[in-house]
Amino acid sequence: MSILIRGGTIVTAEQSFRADVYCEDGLIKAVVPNLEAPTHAEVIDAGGLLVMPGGIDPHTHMELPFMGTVASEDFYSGTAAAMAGGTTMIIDFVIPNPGVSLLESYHTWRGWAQKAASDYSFHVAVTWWSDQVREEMGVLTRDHGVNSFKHFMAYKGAIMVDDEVLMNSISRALELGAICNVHAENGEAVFQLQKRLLAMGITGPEGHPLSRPPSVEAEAANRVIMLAEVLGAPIYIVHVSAAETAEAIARARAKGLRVYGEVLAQHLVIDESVYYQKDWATAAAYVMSPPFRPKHHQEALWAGLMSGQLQTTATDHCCFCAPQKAMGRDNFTKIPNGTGGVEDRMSILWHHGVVSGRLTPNEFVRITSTNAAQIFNIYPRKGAIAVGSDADLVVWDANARRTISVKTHHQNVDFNIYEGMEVQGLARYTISQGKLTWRDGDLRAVRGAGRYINRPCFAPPFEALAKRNAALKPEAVVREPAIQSTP
Ligand code: URQ
Ligand code: ZN
Ligand code: ZN
Repeated sequence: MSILIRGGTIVTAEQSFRADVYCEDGLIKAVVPNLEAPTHAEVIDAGGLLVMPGGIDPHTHMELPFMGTVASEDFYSGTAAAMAGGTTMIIDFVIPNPGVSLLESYHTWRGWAQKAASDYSFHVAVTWWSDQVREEMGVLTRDHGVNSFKHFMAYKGAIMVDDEVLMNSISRALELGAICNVHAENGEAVFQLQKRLLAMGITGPEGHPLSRPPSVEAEAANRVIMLAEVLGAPIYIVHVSAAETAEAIARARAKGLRVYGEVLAQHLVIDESVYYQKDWATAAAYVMSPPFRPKHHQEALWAGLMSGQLQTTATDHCCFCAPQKAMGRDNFTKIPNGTGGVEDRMSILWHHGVVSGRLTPNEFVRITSTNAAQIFNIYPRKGAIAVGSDADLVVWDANARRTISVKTHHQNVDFNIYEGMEVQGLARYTISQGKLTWRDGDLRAVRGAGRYINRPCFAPPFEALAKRNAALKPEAVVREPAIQSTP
């Protein structure tokens, strides 16, 4: 199977230039102008179009069991919808219940993901701590291509972890050469505010943002940045939604700390007014954490992306249909948290980022693909247009317009958070592993064609660090007997 993409303008994170791209056996074989097409090659006319690395969404939750139900989007429909929007790889999450083996959970999620239509990988969540967890983190990095471990500082009574677990896990990840990512909200504060709001008779979706104000996120972000700092470890904060959090990350980075921030496309363009709509089901459809914020936070997030203080964009694609959301009809804390968007991220960012003048096309590639590939150590296999890279590409029509709607989207959910939004910029063709999976509205995703992508650790395990951490145990310190002063 070979494809020649002819006549396009290549746009990478670094530069834009005219060249043709020849792909064969799933890899990019040539990137030069005026290539002759081998007889057997399928030719795509990219004249007037942009050729970019396929999008990488580093934060999705396909078919996640959560809050008493299971997300409606599965690994096949979710990766197919992603490719319809120009995203060719997702990094999803293995989320063991507390007390459950990380390794067993990893194999369970691997089974679910067999149906994926595009390439995928997994962050593994640490939701409890024991010698077994410590040991299994090592097995996952050594034998299963995991180089990132997730932590939820929210969701008390479910998957929330305390500072002790955070420090043990961040320290262990550092020994292994892995990175930790964190859902930063103070889960105790959320829990207490939820109780107070319910006691006041506030049971509707408007209670959700009231129970999770920006300071609840910013406190947790500052705390986990401090924990990582004292351990000398990098940290990646997912779904940064508030100005205060973006400022905390910028402050940390300015003092040389290796802190990364991720922004969800929806937090850039949707604000908290969605929770105050009259129709309960519509308001409930927007219940996700962290919640949508007052509008001024959006400019702070855009500033973070434009300045490079925030590095990646994602969707946290975690879909629940109306009957599932209705589980919280009388109590907003029971509304399954999550929204979709994996199909629309690239168009949202092109329209509101590039067309608006905030981002250059190269910066668009950086925040939708290349940065995620580099942070999670799969560059230049992914996130690049270079000979030898995987042939994951999107041929982008920068001028075409479409109106986003549940009536036309490919996501398996009965609501679209961007309903009715008109956007400029869309995927004309998507190529995954060198195969055409999206052709001008014709979705050709193949169930099970996706591959699990191993992500090597960033450095050899820091044995010395492991020894030092072991030495931090009090019983390991042997002191000379105090010198007895002569009577
Ligand atoms: O918190 C997350 O990232 C998962 C559980 C999806 N739900 C959400 O509201 N963000
Ligand atoms: Zn989260
Ligand atoms: Zn998430």
